[in-house]
Amino acid sequence: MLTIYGLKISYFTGKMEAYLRYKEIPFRFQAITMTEFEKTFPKQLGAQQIPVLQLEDGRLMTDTTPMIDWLEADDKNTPILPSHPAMAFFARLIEDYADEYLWRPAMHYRWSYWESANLLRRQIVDEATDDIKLPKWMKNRMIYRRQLNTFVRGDGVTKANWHHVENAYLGGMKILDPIF
Ligand SMILES: N[C@@H](CCC(=O)N[C@@H](CS)C(=O)NCC(=O)O)C(=O)O
Repeated sequence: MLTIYGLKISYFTGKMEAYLRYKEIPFRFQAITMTEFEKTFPKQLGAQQIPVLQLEDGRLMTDTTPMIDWLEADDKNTPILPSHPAMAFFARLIEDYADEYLWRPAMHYRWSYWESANLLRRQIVDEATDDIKLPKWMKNRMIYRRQLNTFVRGDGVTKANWHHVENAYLGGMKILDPIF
């Protein structure tokens, strides 16, 4: 059986779980703390990111798009991509748009608004830092700062372009809605 190491709150872990459920491929979900991640996975795995997929023979994989392609190559019965090459191209384009472009508004909506940030930082602290012996309030603060500084400010979102980021998302949905 496959094992997915990730976090319940992680978008990309959710993407991988959704794929495996759709394909009815049995898997085991394993939450992993930041400390365990460092200890468990070799540096050669590449980017320090979740989810990490472990095959039954112990081999490790990372990065959802190529992992899904790899699993798809094994099962031709219920492909997730349309058979028409042009349709398949657009399916991939939408996936790339969601994975790469929507990341910025997604992180912004999660971490720029206090109600959301306050809820989600606690979830990360509970799941990913359980084995770090610091007071919870301190871990909450550290995680909030990490996420905001890395994924919102670090990705160029400022007060000046805040509305642009939201409008790009909302505008994109308006255009895509009739297509979907
Ligand atoms: N392209 C990667 C992206 C994975 C990714 O960015 N995962 C996030 C969590 S949803 C992560 O691990 N970020 C690193 C961090 O928070 O340090 C994929 O499709 O798997």
